[in-house]
Amino acid sequence: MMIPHGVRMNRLSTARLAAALTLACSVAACNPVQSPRGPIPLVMPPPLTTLGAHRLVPTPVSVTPDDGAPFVLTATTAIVVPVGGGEASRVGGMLAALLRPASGFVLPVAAGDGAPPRGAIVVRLGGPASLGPEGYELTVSADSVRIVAVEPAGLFHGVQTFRQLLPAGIEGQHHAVRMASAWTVPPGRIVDRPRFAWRGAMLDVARHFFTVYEVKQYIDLLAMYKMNTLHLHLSDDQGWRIQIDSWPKLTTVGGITEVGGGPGGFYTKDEYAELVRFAGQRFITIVPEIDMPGHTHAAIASYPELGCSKPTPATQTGTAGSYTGTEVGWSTLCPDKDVTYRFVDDVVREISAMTPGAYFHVGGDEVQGLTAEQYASFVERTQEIVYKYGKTMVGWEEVGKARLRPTSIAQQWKSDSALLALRQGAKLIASPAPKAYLDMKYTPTTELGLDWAGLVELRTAYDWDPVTYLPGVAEQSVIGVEAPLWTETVQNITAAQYMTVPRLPAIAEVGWSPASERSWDGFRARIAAHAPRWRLLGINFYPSPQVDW
Ligand code: IFG
Repeated sequence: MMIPHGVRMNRLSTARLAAALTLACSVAACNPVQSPRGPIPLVMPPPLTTLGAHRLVPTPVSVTPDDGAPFVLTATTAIVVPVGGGEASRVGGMLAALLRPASGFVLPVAAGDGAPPRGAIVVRLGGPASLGPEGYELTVSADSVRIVAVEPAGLFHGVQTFRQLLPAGIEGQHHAVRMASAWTVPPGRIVDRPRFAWRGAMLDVARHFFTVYEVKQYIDLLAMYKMNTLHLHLSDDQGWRIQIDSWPKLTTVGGITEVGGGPGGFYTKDEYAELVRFAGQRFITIVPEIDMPGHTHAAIASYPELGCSKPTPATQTGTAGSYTGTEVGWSTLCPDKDVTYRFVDDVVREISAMTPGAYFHVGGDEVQGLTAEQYASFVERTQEIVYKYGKTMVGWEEVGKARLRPTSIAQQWKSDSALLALRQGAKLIASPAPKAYLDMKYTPTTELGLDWAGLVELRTAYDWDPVTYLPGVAEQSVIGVEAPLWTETVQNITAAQYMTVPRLPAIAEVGWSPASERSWDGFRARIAAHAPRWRLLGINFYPSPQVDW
């Protein structure tokens, strides 16, 4: 949607601005969102007048408003980055790229370590060690903005906060929303850092395949909310989604379909590398998951020798199609064959070689076809392979039934085996299905999603604590939170966004903000101000009736 150039929005009142946007909002991005209480028009909230009234998500550790005039982004604003290039300089460039389209300003990025020019936005490494690797300090005054952090990741998070403090119209990246003099940010200081180190989302690209372009849109959503981990569920009964040179049929046979019989797909190594690069630019770590020994029919359909049952003529040629239904728990690699561990070794080796992140997720969930001893033995042998290739093992909580190395991590989902892992000294990723599973329906009438873990409306996804959710868990035993999106019923990015937004920002706040700063009433008021941003960004979302959008 292009706002007619004649409509210069200098000091437009909100009403006239809304009228102008309504006038020009002829495309989907601005069409009123249908909510149970009728259409929600796209109205831009007025610029913030005090930092204390911020609508930041996740809410920061500390916000100190100042008196005085606001900072104004203008045609002469420059972005000052450290001399010598590097990551901090790149973050300054990403800030400029975020602000240029809607403001129409040049926003030059200049290297300089001295006193910055008046009106500059300064992005600089420094600040107290107490900020940690992801924290930042954001100081706003009438004649300057300073984003300071110990590490570049912290600068990037400071940029996301600054972005949210500007009027929502700044997200009009595709709509050239011209608001010449409305780009104000009230003065004050924010000091912020995350509570948990692992703040993630999981995208199941096995049940339904998601293109590189779609995954990048998902990554941008995570970056907006300071999440730093994307767990890709790359294999399951219905599909194998990553090229493995030493076992080519995994994709040529195992990658060619999906739930419902669609065309499926897979990432070539180059495409996986592109996702790793794109995520890394946003300080997001890709965690690959090859689910084993269960959820492995696509691999066994490709190489029947990996299964225990006698191959039938149909499977001997490896042409048996992958499974396109949604039953779980019935498949398993054969734990008593050497070929199985040659397979595991090759797969872990090839994927680890192209994964800069520290983690390899081995799955381990829902295995009905093995004895407890067979399962434990498989997990222990697989664990050794993962560490041999320099990665730390992550597994769904059932891996706690095997002997774990103390650095291995268990991902809580049903919560009935999580304590087994904890008792071995493993850390926990909190993703309890009744709170964090984004494929759960919001309400009984939600068309997409499942409901085996219960209904998860926005407040359910927000109002919980990863440490107190289970009894007897210590704060330092929880490495963080993750919101899994299983895609049995979710076929594309638009549907994924509907199931993800606004619950993912809720989980992002659970993972980032101090428990003392969190409240449902506070969150529901703040998240309401994000809808215009999502609309301008073309992000589909569920307009929960629990929020006054
Ligand atoms: N449980 C299965 C997933 C998926 C999910 C759907 C885990 C760890 C139910 N395993 O969640 O494969 O089918 O909600």
